[in-house]
Amino acid sequence: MQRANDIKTPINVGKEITIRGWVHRLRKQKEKTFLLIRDDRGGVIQCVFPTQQVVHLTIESSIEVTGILTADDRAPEGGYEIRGNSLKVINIADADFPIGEYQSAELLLDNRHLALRTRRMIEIAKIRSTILKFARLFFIENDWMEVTPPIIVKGAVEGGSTLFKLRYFNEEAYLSQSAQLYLEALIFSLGPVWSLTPSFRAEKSRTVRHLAEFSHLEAEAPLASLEDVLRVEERLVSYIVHNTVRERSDSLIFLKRDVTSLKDIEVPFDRISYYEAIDTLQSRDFKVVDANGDKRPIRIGDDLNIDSERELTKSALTPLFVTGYPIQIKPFYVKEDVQNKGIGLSADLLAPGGFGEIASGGMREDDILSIKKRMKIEGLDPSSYGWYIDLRRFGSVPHGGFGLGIERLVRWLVDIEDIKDTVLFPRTMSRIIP
Ligand code: AMO
Repeated sequence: MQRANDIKTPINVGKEITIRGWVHRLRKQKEKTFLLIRDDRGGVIQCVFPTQQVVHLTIESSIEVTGILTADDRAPEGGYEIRGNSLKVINIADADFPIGEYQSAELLLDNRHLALRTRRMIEIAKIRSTILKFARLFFIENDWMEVTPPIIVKGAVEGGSTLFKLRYFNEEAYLSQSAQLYLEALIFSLGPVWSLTPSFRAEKSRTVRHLAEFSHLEAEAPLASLEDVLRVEERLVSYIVHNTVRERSDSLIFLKRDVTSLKDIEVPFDRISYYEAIDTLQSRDFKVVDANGDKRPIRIGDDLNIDSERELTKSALTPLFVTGYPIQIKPFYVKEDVQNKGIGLSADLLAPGGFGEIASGGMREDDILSIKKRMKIEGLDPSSYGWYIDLRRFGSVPHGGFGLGIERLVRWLVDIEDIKDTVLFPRTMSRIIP
């Protein structure tokens, strides 16, 4: 069975064509009815029938149409249309399909199972799939091994406040926040490894860049330095961006994404230290909201958040690494820089154009005493992390890695404000259906 975009070529003009799909738009006139048929990959083609032959059709009815392909400049979507001869109905849709041309964001989210048939969502889904394809290809080409870590776990990685608890037979367990600790266990026998798993965060805040479930691409390598980790991260991001922009140019044009700046992205990405970032923000009189809800100037020791990252990257054209955060604002596993006490050997990768953090990573604390000390400071019980600590007992090596949020990458690459639109079935504090 052919698809709309394969049909629309000069060689097919005058030939009999058959296409199966769904009625995407329907314009009934007295004599003629114009159908826009959508195939199963979101391609569309106009089809014209005498009105009395299609009076019973409704939006989203599934049909098979046979007719002669003609070239007509007036036809939308490329100037070709099918002059319909025969029509087979597969299913007549109820007449109350809830999604029309202009709908509120809430209605689209409530009906996401149907909104995925809108062309915007179809093109975003295609780009997302291409991003995943090139991520996988990058790791295959560079000889990293794909692994499948568990999703049901016993320990927190990214802090207790965003853990989803679940009952696991007779004990308590959690949905994984990050596969990192498991990837760390694998580098001793499998070398550089990577995984793509759902990660879960019980995010209480409603922001345009947080989901409760997201696709997490994570990588970890033994005997690596921070510079090695950042190099892999930037090469991966640049490879995905360039190949996706090339392969999905039609989708990006449809979504009106100006790709000029994406095409200019080159490695190495810019790097600034956390201290330089705070300096820049202070020079712009940037304020943060403190625990009492009062505004005050940003200062050393404040973590960067959605607003400060937006400020830092709003006029940047290429991604930016922020390195060397104070160790106390980083998780327990971040290695301290021995040359520079108090500073963590980690980096966040911020996307340009105000999008902010898309990945974070760095060196892991590989010394057994230091990691136990860091756990205690963070209020974690080292006895709950027995197996993780074992990795420091048996042949510990310097190692590092990173985690990249696929939805954050899609958000930047397509230029979408709300992260919910980068995922097929978003999960947030207020949304679990559909
Ligand atoms: P972090 O918590 O920064 O680090 O997560 C890594 C990346 O995952 C994405 N991300 C999210 N995306 C959508 N919704 C969320 N709620 C969400 N939370 C995180 C972001 C972020 O940069 N283990 C470490 C990484 C490492 O050091 O390897 C970790 O999970 O793109």
